[in-house]
Amino acid sequence: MSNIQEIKSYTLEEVTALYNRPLLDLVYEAAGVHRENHTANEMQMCTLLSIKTGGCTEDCGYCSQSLSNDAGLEKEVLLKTADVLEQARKAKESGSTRFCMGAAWPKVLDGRAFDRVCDMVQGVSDMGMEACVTLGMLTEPQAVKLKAAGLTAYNHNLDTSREFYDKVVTTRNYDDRLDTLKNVAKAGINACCGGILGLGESDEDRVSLLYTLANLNPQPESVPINMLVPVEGTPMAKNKMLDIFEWIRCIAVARILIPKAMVRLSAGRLTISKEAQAMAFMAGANAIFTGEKLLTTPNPEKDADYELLGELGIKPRAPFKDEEQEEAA
Ligand code: SAM
Ligand code: DTB
Ligand code: SF4
Repeated sequence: MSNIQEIKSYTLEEVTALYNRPLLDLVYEAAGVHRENHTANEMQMCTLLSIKTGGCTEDCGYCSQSLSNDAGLEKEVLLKTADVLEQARKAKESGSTRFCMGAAWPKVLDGRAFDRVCDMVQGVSDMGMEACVTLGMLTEPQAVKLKAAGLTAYNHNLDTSREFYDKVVTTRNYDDRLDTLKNVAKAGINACCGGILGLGESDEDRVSLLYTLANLNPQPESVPINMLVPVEGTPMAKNKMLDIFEWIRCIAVARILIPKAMVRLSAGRLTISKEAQAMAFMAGANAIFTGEKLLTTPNPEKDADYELLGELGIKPRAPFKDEEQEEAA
């Protein structure tokens, strides 16, 4: 059973030097690493669902769901299992192989709501889809319960650098995040762990985030790269969009440093051109969220995504592909 620790196999100097290489050299190298470790021209299609929206007591500056922000969201109770499984079935029908459920909870509390989430995980897993949840902080026994229900991965992002973290959220700290990642690893669950770009962080902060992600042991199975979706009513509503080449640079560095991971283009694709997305795929991104909504904000329509993949000759990836390959070996 794995026990996540930060074993420094990359130095900050190495990651800084990599990050500062000419962009096209980076993309070229990342494309090679991608093709050595994954099937080229293949994309994992995933669907997100907010199973419990709004009313969160954390004060994340980017988030529409925080009680500290005024994004005008209606607070909702936890969805019913049958309704969630109906959405999962629809997602599967439309080609998604991974279903990710998010709750606006600061942390998991034991009780009926958590039991219901375990039932949802079980149901999604029984459908033959990969099941992922993101529920905030988690203890080891809770992680064990989710594992028993069939969870594939737990999403828990570091979001930014340790140095910049308190400019983004003050109600928890970086070590709280790392503790949950340790509990997830101890239960033998894959971590889906990445960050958000465009929060107002510096190049050094992006390097520091990538350095921490790459030194997690085990490395994350999936690295979501979110571009900030500026939400009216949050302190980051007026943030300037990050230069798109910085986004591609981060994707390429993540691919090189975390070669086996699925590099997942998460929030922000709606405002990113198809040419930039194609360059991100070249730089090693191999998973996207499809469907008109992320958790609370809009996402490109499924048809637009399939059209783009079709134009590029990219095919959707089968579910549990890595595990099948391991079993066959
Ligand atoms: N409450 C849980 C937590 O924070 O871990 C799970 C839900 S939270 C909404 C999941 C992730 O969505 C966050 O860690 C953050 O990376 C991303 N996210 C939230 N709002 C975003 C926004 N406006 N733009 C980009 N990414 C965002
Ligand atoms: C992740 O890193 N990005 C997804 C998923 N994990 C849960 C969430 C993106 C949320 C974007 C803002 C929203 O729709 O509320
Ligand atoms: Fe709550 Fe998660 Fe939003 Fe932070 S990101 S306010 S923890 S829902």
